[in-house]
Amino acid sequence: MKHVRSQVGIVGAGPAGLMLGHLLHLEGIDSVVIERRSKEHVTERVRAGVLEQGTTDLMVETGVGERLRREGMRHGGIYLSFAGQRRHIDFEDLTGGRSITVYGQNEVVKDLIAARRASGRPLDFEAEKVRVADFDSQPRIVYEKDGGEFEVVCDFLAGCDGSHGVCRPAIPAGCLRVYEREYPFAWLGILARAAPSSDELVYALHERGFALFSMRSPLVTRLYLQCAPEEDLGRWTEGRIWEELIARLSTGDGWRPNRGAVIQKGVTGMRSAVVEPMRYGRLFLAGDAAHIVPPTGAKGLNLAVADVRVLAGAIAAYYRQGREDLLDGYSERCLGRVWNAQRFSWWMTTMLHRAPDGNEFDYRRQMAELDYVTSSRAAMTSLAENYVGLPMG
Ligand code: RFL
Ligand code: PHB
Repeated sequence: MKHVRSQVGIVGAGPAGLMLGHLLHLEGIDSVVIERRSKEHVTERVRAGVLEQGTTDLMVETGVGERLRREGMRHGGIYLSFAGQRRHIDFEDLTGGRSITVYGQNEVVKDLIAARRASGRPLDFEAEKVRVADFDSQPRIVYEKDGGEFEVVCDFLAGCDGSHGVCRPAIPAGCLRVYEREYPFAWLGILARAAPSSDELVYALHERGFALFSMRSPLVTRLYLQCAPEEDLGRWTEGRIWEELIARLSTGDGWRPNRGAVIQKGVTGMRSAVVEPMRYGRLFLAGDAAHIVPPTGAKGLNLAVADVRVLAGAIAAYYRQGREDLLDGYSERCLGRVWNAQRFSWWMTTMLHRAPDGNEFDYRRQMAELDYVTSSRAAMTSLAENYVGLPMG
């Protein structure tokens, strides 16, 4: 077995693990990042697209925002669509100039991998049989690669391995509390080779269900439809997908999404979950490993980045000043933001989706809520400040 020593062992090369490695590197702290998938898989999978102002600022301030600044699409607001109308929420006006940036999560990951390579610090893809142990003393990651066995011994372990990782399940049962909620619907998402016909996102409640218009570039549109959690993708031909998208998204002012070839499609389940505390001994959980939000609030990637920003600061204070108080406060500090994001994501989700067991009363109430949220300045401000992201603190 080959042994490696590092200050921090990071499991998972998603946004959480890669950003943590990057922030630690800037503090002069060494880390090893271990990922079970290939580099191609990690950089090609289609996921989130909305970066909060604070996430964009962090990328720019830490030197990984150059392409984001060039290619990211800055949006000063969103539209909410219901009853055949599209109503605008002006984030910049409501939040004193804050905005969001649309830039694919896979692009964020590519930029962070490039920074990692430039730093010369280790990042190992295609690791097999990854295991973690000894959180009370000297934590270890053990894995196999190319027929060899490897062990990373470290001071701290960061479980950044998403919702299906190995770190959280390695914590003894009874030492964590898990709060969960499932939703009775899912999203069918597509990427289409079509120029976006709106320069901002459109979230729509229609009597046939929710739909979302988003984008990835001036030539690629990203769209989602509410569907059943067990939806059979095979039954969704291109023709049927477009018919449904156009029915749900078109508004009385003549607006509708442009059609184009479907270049990717998939179904995403919707779940809310929080693990408390986000720490066990010297193992710290971050990002989706610790919490899942339904995608309607566009918060998952941003929460992952906010967690590791706090964690990197706490680890740096430990090495620089011998302080343990920030490590001790990590979980509580993150959970405040996490629960607010849960509240916001749940609210956006329930306002905009049709529950299968809901009735006409619920639908009318939802439309009344959308009417209020798009006409009261106080309500619009609340939506806007949560969507662009509360200050990182
Ligand atoms: P990730 O990105 O899942 O990364 C975890 C990494 O760990 C690896 N891994 C392991 N590595 C080694 N050993 C093991 N045993 C391992 N097990 C797992 C995995 O291969 C992976 O590379 O988690 P991270 O870094 O916490 O980042 C979280 C975000 O990915 C997630 O919250 C967002 O994608 C959620 N999300 C959205 N978030 C937003 O902020 N804005 C959005 O607009 C948004 N839209 C979305 C979304 C997620 C979606 N899907 C598909 C779940 C839209 C969709 C459709
Ligand atoms: C996306 O562009 O993928 C996207 C945008 C907004 C969301 C979720 C996903 O709320």
